[in-house]
Amino acid sequence: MKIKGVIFDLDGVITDTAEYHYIAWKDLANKIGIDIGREFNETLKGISRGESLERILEKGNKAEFYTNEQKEELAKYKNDYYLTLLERLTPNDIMDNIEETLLYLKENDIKIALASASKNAPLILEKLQLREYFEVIVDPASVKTGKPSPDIFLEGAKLMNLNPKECIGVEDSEAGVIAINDSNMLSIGIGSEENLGHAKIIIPNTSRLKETIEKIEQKQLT
Ligand code: B16
Ligand code: MG
Repeated sequence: MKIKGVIFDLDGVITDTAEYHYIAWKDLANKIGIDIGREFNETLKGISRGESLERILEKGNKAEFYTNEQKEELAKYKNDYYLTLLERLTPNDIMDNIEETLLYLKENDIKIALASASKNAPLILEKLQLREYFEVIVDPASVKTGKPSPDIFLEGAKLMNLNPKECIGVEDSEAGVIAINDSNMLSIGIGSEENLGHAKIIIPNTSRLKETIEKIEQKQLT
């Protein structure tokens, strides 16, 4: 396959902020008497802040106990805690093989975009000192529907002036892999077969991402 663009998810792919989201949501859930575990957390990955809160409240059968204003306060409480966790983020927190992959893509004139549901994405890229690699950062507020809708990936391809069929999407969430598949891009899932079984290619972590992309180019993998 001739690859012209790669569209990355952020949390859980470029850096392990997926873990920080979990810590902050768990703290908020405890505060309001709802217990969430790692399995439930999988269903929040790639899902916007507001929708994640709704899912947590529904899990605790508490959705109707809060007004919209109170829900905004809860979401702000979670995000404020999450932002304190982000303070410690440095380039040392870039996942294995990610910078090598970005360099490889740049050297081979393959365009790079970010399709993250996170409103904190630009701040995180700055902290990791990776901003310069990205030709496009899709603003999640600019698309109508979040993951698993393909909108954010389609917008990424559009902003790079590429056909989705010329692009690869890289994701760690079930919702994100569905979004990539529905956008007609080739999906690379980072994680377990159990959670990401529908990804076209699955690798357990990012340590062999560059090699995986090279193999796709050499048609050893499709
Ligand atoms: P924020 P991704 C997503 O980022 C996370 O997976 C998800 O857990 C989070 O709720 C969402 O961003 C919104 O993030 O609260 O920072 O705006 O995986 O799409 O990069
Ligand atoms: Mg993610």
